[in-house]
Amino acid sequence: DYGNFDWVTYLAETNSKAAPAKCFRQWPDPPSNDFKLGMKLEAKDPRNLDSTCIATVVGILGPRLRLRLDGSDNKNDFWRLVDSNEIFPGGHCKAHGGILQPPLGFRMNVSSWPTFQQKILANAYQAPKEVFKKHPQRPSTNHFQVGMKLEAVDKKNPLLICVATVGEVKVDMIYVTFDGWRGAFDYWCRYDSTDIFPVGWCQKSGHPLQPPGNKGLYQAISGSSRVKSKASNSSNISITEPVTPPAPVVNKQSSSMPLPTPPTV
Ligand code: MLY
Repeated sequence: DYGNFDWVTYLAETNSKAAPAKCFRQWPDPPSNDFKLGMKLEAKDPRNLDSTCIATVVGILGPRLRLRLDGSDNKNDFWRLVDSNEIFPGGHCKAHGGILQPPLGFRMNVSSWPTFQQKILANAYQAPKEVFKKHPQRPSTNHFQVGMKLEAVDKKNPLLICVATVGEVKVDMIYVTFDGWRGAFDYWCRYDSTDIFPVGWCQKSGHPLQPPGNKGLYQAISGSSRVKSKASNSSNISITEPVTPPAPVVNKQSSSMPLPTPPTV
């Protein structure tokens, strides 16, 4: 059922609402992906945002690109939307007074970078300007509310976009929780993050959607312990009421059982 998760039924079963489109920094219609495998482009190094590097498209999924920095290994691939503001056509860096940098973890001696660079750019299959889509504008404020459903990138498995719920809202931040998982994958992000999408985005864009896990029941309740951990900038938040858990969908368990240790993978 990987390909045919039904949001309408799920929203009804969980008695929940989809976060409306105005919440998201995404185009109303997902952009088309006109990149091809093997195309080269320029990308900010995710591990060193000050550098712009040469990247190659090594995977395509809906409007997303799997990118590998030239001269890096194949263990640090990352994903970008075709309308990302962190990818550029060849020549962009130079035209803006910059110099292309070797990626963090460049496999060779840095002294060989200029020659290496010349070589890969000589025969490069450059992504044409037209395939880069305009970056959407951010909503003026955070419209998210606790309990709203969305689709969100699993940052630990960034290939995956998954069924998710807003667990907390705090000024410009939201806490993304993954339905049916115990919390190991949950994270805080800004409301205008481009790693989050409205319900239906995957289906519209031809991207696979990861359905809820089967760990059921607890993902919203465990929010109180999460708030005390990372990303909360205040140390003395007190939680007076737990978030109402969504109706269980699968694997019902006794609600008196203590929380098991969440798996990491
Ligand atoms: N590491 C797990 C994948 C977990 C995905 C969790 N997301 C969907 C919240 C595995 O390899 O099965």
